[in-house]
Amino acid sequence: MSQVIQNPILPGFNPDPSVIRVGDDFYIATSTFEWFPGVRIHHSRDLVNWRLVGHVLTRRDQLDMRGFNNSDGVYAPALSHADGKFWLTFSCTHNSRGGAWMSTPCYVVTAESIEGPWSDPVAIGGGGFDPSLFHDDDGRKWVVNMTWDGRSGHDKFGDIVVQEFDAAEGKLKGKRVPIFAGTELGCTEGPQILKKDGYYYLITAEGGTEWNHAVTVCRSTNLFGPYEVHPQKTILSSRFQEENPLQRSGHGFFVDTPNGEWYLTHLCGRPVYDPDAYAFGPKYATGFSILGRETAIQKVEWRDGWPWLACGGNAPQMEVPAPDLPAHPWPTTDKVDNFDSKQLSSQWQTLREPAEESWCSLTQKPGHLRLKGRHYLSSRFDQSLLARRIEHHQMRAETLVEYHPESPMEMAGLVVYYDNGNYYFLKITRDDSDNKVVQVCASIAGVYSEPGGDGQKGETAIIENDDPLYLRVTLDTQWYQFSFSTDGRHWANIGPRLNSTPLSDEYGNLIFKFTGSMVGIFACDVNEQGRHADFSHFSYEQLSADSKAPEANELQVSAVADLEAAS
Ligand code: 6LW
Repeated sequence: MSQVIQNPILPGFNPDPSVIRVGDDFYIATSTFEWFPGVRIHHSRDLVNWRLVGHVLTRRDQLDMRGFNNSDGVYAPALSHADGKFWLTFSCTHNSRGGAWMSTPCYVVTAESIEGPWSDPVAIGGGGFDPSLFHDDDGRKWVVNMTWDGRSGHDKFGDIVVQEFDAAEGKLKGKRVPIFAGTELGCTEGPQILKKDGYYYLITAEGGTEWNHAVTVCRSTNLFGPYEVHPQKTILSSRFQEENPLQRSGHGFFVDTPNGEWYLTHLCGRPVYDPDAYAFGPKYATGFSILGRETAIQKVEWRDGWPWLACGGNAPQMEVPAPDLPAHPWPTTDKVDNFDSKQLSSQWQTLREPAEESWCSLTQKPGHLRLKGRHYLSSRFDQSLLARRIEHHQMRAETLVEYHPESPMEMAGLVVYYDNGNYYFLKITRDDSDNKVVQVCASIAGVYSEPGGDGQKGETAIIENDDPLYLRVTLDTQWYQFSFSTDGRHWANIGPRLNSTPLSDEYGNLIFKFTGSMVGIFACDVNEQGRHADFSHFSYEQLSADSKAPEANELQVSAVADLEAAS
């Protein structure tokens, strides 16, 4: 029975997909911005089932993002395979905000195997944040990139350009040649070239990475053009399709299967709608991508030398016929991470720098992950925060933590995090009466608050003993709810339910919001004394609609005493 592909194939924050096939193996690279390690790689053998194989930029000497702003860092990567090895190009965007010009140094790294080790980066110029590498069949290689032009009176998104890359020398050579100015949709970016049947097909993302996003295809028999635009202009977009569950579709590339079928991967968003948000402006009517931009795939067929969606039109589909390939499911990943292995699971990411023994240890207390308390959650430097993607609109994450704070300046616990201005966390700390307490705190658009309680101080719950404590957060589409337990069986909600939509790409007035909501664990010691917290496990599971979390505050804090007594 032929399989069906369920979109998105890579749920959660997995944008700017770049897809290739090597033999029977398909690989997708996605961007990671300020999160470390840089560039995720997913693998499939049937385009239906995908597994995370790891990351490309895993060393500080490949990528140092300390101090980088939110959504700066690694923009759209492009994966290719030639001369028996894998090539990956990426930009490391330093300052996307406020300035006329961005500083976007671009690099190429290579590896014999997709699992690496990947080489040290070789510089391939800048001036644009979406470099790709085209390996022409005459052996010459070309860096293809968009350009960002900061001059007044100029459209920020300039031409698509190509420049020859001498791989042996590791140097660019010759002039940078503009080949395509884009269509009237504008914001022309994410260029990649596919050579097929004597044509150079230039695939670009247009319309900007919000609701007008689209995939544009043009072709030429000469690498330098002139390029003729596809008769349908955009072969994929969700524009003007408010009902389509897959929104913001764009930034795509093609891949064929061993038996000659063709597919198009692309990014998309599945917004959450907040009925009250419209009051804050029509901008919010289109909803909030709390999971960020995800990766989807569509079936394609070629007619008259052009690619078309096999389903006709340009609307992305949630369900897509799978290729005629043997099914290749992967073992399911464990819901629970018991931190009992020598290496961190590749699901985990850290902010701006690699997880290092000095602050993130799996050995100092075997069977635990020890996080040394460092900077507070809004810092762009030394954050002791480990997080994974939220991949479902209904999920539950839990952890068990042993933590012995001695002051209100020490805190550790569970966090849902979008960026250093937008997060909710449940912390264990001390109050001014030296009680050990748990409390929910929030930062929205950089503004700190303590939800619940009497409006002066947030709601807290006193923890009588010093035993490890269970912390939990559930997400039911628009609402997060934190809870805690002393025995892992009896749970008490703490704090009010919290709106998930401020932790999204759309919330606030910033356009450069490219990541997605993550859930994880953290330890902060504002006194810089390095108080550590020991986490013995972390679990993440998708919740189906009927097993959603109990309504907010059903089990009030006052029940805690009974629980304490019962344990
Ligand atoms: C990326 C560009 C894009 O560099 O968004 O949607 C930018 N397309 O190609 C950031 O992800």
